[in-house]
Amino acid sequence: MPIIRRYEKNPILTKEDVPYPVATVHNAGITRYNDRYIMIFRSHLTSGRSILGLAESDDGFRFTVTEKPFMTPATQGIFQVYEEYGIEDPRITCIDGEYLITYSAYSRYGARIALAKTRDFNKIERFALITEADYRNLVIFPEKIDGRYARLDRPHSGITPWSIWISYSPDLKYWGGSRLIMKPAQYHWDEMKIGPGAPPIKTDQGWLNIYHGVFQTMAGCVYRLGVALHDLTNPSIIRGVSDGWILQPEEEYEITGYVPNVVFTCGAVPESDGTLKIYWGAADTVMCVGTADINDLVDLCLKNPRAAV
Ligand code: BMA
Repeated sequence: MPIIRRYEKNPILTKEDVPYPVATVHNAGITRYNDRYIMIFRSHLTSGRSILGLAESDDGFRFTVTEKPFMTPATQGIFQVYEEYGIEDPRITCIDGEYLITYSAYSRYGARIALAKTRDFNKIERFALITEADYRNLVIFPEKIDGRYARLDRPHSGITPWSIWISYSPDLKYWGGSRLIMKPAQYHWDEMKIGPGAPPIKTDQGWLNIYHGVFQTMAGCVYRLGVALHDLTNPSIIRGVSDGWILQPEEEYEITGYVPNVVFTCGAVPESDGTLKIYWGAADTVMCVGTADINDLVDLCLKNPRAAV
């Protein structure tokens, strides 16, 4: 049995489900809100730039998209400057009834991460730009750790390309204590790039970090998903990283599309029965969901792990 069981009616959301014109529906953040599932998804416009839409569901499988986009690039202030080329790949974390939405802000100055807050998915406050350029894939832990907010992200530099770092903040605005905690593994399925995917999921054994890994082939890059387990009280310590991937592009809708051979996650929802619903964008074109047992994911990290750095 595969570790992630694909929902039989995948894809669960496509551009045909969106009541305004878009070219794709993918890379969605997901959360529970008032016993419903809220998905904030990325769509390319025909300009090639991206906006964010919102879809709701009772069961986590069948989603309905709202009439209007959820967020489009800002039209004033500092956010306008840095969102000029579009907004991408949202992640959602709930802390104390407040939903934190992190997303990539693209502009002529590069890609950096912005943080917006909402309590009702109606009124949205753009709070701060929380990285400089050349950062992507920022996820915030759903609890403070030792009194501070914690995040994983993925800066890029020539010496340590596309690795995962951890940082802390007293107020969500100013971040520090940064250190590299996980690198791509040489001659391995995730040897070119890695990046945090879903905001970390708390388990008895540690924080599960479902991440993406990239391998370059003669026919282009392949994006797959893997899993790592971070220590509960000190998440800069990685207890184990699964040696094998947990999901790779295999279905038609993952192999062909706007960007072929991509599965890319921005969110997962733990359920009370010990399963996890994992959501992924397929081929940068449609949204999919699958289910895994949380204990199986933890076991993969602890048995036969690969080195983290
Ligand atoms: C990454 C990001 C993702 C995208 C992926 C595959 O660099 O742009 O948003 O899903 O490439 O194209």
